[in-house]
Amino acid sequence: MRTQVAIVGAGPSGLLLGALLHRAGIDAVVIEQRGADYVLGRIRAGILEQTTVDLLERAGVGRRVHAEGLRHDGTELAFGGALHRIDFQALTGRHVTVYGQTEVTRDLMAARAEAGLVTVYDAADVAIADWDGGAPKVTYMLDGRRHQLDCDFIAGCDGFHGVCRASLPAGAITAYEKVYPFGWLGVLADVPPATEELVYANHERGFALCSQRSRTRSRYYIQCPSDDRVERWSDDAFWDELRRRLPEHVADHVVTGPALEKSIAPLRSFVAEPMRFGRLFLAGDAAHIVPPTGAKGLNLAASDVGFLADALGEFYGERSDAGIAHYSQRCLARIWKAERFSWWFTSLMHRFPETGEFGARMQRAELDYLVGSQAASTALAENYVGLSLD
Ligand code: FAS
Ligand code: PHB
Repeated sequence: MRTQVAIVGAGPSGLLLGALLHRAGIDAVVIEQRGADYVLGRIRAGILEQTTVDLLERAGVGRRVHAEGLRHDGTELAFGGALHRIDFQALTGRHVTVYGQTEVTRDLMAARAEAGLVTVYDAADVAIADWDGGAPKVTYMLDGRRHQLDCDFIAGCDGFHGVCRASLPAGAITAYEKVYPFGWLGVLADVPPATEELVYANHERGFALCSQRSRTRSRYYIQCPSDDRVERWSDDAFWDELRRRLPEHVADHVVTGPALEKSIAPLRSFVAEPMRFGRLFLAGDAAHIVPPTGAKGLNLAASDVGFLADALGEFYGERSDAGIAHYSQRCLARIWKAERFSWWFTSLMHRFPETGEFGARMQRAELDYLVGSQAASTALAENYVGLSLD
């Protein structure tokens, strides 16, 4: 089989890239190691920046996010037993959209199937070769036979544990990493959200987040030890701990119910530089990871593949290598700013016992300053709604 662009990974990065390339008349095949149900079953991000919604529109899948996405003009910070609102709309003139990554993936999968585009699921033992030579290729096992996909370019959209970055020779990348001493225990439940907008809580027992997927489906998180295990948490234990970490008048509005999904996500900051190697490009979690506090993971993946689609469009449309040559630098300029914001917001909102009482007072002083200063609140707001693509 032959295509112009071989995309490894059918998560949001791979599927959005495939949709953008299709709209530009560029042929691409997506190769995914798992089944479609597995990809849809992973409960992850929930907040879309406007730049991401714009890319979904450009990809031809904007209808449902406009119909079902929830516009949020602000968010609440909870500390000292009270709520403090950060008004995105007043401070920046912009907002975010609450629309789960699962729904983004569902929309992209449906559009791909409707267009009759090739997605190979359950591809085993995927390997990439000759990305820096003249004949890039991806091979994989399917139905007991090895298949080969010849292509012009390979897009490594295969996530943090994927094969593409792992295939690079030693020394090809410079990795920057910080692992946090805690994780997030998340619960998805078909219960109405406790609050209109998201609540990020800094509490002496640990961080908590009240998020949502719709007016009838909520997503909650609590900070937990990095070696914690989900089996140790009954639904009731989760709900009790969540409510302990929220201001009383918020906790009183938490509607509990059976967990549809319960999982622990480790938190890390990670960047691999560069993101282009000859005819191989890394995009999304294959190239970078952020702690989910700033809701940047999915949004960074989207901007990466938007830049890559631009670059490949220039190559095929104008026979220009300029976009390709600039891809890595263009992505990294935005990635590092989002890494900084995600690290800063995580450092501000979580408990770090090792920093002791002084560290806790520094956090409280910064929170008091933040909510009392228009300049500081604007800085948070403009990073949260998403920095420009330039
Ligand atoms: P993904 O990891 O989503 O997709 C990669 C795809 O490649 C997968 O389908 C995988 O099966 C496939 N693949 C891997 N190896 C392969 C191989 N060798 N061959 C073929 N296919 C292969 N972001 C937020 O903004 N908010 C959150 O709350 C949030 N929570 C998260 C929780 C967890 C547990 C994780 C891991 C991430 C979370 N994220 C969150 C970040 C997340 O949303 C990512 O940013 C987003 O999934 C990135 O999408 P992709 O780059 O497509 O990577
Ligand atoms: C989510 O709804 O999954 C979510 C929302 C905001 C975040 C992180 C996760 O900062």
